Amino acid sequence: MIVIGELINGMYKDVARAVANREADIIQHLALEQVKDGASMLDVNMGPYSKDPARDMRWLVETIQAVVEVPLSLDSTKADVIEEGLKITKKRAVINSTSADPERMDIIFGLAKRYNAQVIGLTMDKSGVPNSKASRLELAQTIVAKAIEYGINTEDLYLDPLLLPLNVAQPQAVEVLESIHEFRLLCNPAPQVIFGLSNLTQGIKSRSLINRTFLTMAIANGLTAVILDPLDKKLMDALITAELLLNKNIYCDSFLDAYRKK
Ligand code: THG
Repeated sequence: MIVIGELINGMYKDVARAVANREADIIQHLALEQVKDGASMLDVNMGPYSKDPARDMRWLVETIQAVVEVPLSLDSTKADVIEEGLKITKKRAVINSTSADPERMDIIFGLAKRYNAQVIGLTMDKSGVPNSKASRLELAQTIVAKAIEYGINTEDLYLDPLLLPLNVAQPQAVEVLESIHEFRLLCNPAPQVIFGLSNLTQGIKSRSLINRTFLTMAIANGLTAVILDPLDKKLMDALITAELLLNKNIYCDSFLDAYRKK
């Protein structure tokens, strides 16, 4: 499972403040902690408060790369902000993200080709996030077709069915679960399938329990990557255990420790 740590996000007030004041130690601590706890990549998101997102992106990427070696997921709605990051990432980056909107896809897949980056494709368009599995699948097909047109290897494409909060869109959780399996069948080689797990429980109690239960179900349905909080130990234990039960790792009494060491 590709685990992308979500904590460097300007949505968090302490992160937004650290970026504004150029407090490198706060960002570097978050980077180191997430990697120590199992993140194989880090999401980098300026959040809504940045006054100069392109400069902030450059500073964040430099600051993070000074202490960890993992690849970065450059998370922005602005293509020029993503490009600032692409210019200086040392490891192959993930562009987070394009929608199925044709103009956006042309810009993002163009950048992906130019910088040899991977791409997350959100199954939404100008009319928003669809309700049903069927409309998510239609948008996913549109994204796959465009990626192939640009000569992107479909293994480097991550399809994201977009998880919405349970308290506003409860019936959609099962639509997302079922779409995972179908996304995997869309092309050969199969695309990655990813979602932002914490979206599910924004503003909800029993957050950790719901997150880890849903993640387990999604892994069983074929999820290959996930954006989450790697500092949630019970969540990471559930992820490791789900992979064990799917026969991805060999059992031993200390399987949790063994997985963490590798
Ligand atoms: N898909 C893709 N990228 C994404 C998302 C996705 N990037 C952003 C987001 N969704 C994933 N990252 C987060 C990060 C934090 C939270 C949720 C998703 C979160 N934050 C606290 C909250 O709302 O309770 C914020 C608390 C605070 O303000 O301090 O939940 O779906 N491709």
